[in-house]
Amino acid sequence: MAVASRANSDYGRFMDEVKDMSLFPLWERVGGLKPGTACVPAHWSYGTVRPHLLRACELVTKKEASRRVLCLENPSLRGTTFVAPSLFAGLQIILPGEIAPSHRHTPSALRFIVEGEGAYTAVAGEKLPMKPGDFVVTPAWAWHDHGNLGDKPVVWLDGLDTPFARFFGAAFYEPYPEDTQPLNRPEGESVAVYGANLIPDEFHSDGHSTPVLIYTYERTRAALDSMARAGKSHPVHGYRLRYANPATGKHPFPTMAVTMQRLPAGFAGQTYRSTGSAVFCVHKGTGRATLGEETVALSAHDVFVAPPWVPYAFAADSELELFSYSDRAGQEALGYWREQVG
Ligand code: GTQ
Repeated sequence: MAVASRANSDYGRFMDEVKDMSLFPLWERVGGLKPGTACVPAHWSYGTVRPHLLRACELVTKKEASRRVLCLENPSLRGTTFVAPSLFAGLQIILPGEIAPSHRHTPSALRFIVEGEGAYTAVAGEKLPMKPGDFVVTPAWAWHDHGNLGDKPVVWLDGLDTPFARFFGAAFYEPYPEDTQPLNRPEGESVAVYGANLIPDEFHSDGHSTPVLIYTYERTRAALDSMARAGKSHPVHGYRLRYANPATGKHPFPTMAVTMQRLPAGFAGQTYRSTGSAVFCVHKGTGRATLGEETVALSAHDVFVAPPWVPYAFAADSELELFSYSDRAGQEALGYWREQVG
């Protein structure tokens, strides 16, 4: 029908006139609805990124940079700083004695500690000492600042849902009037009060972010050990645990789901895809990830991204542990989430 009418000069005039009125005929739209995006898989080997993080330390002071972060920008999203359509990922380095001044923003943020001890993040008045493998929560609009009290550089992965906030036109930012915020909650409080299978009787969750501000690797490892002893490995994901908001049983952020998985040496996983964008960071071990058509070698602290609806599979040479965050929480809330094995 439409093809025949295009030959008609009335139809041509109609098209020109409606376009001038900011109207577009739906029947002329190309593309239509199909899963996936133009976002491509990408992999950053820690061995090649690390020297550039150290170079950045010589070239820019923390004061100049506020946060010394190399954004892992997807090659399909040049100019955005984003790793996937819905997610930000960056590697942040902080030298002994430095602080990253306090601020807050509407995007939710997480840290996954990659290298070094002695650094802390202060979130919502609580100081959170961080060790490799720990996952730290920064809820939307919570004040946060970082410092390194150790004697070596500390590197962590920053994961944020910035594209969500930008998409909705709700990306607010505010600096704190001083470098650091007052610490008005005792160290360890969020874990002691909310992270012990007990919730204060009067606590009312806003249903958004978890009240537990740090999930230490020590506890994650113990849980993975127990899961592995129980022996129920998933054919795609191996032994995989989802970090839970203890007040709701759901995800730690309104937008982002966060997991840690262990793939035993010799594991060869089935192929899988989902509508989620997922960023992975190798906590330890070696192996391979097949992302779409390409297979990449994995070693400690590498970061890679699996875009929506692109098939992927894992193989472990030595025992491999992968931390990951994805936009699954947001997609589930909106009724979009789908996954497929094989
Ligand atoms: O450390 O607070 O990579 O606010 C991007 C935005 C890190 C941070 C990022 C941020 C931070």
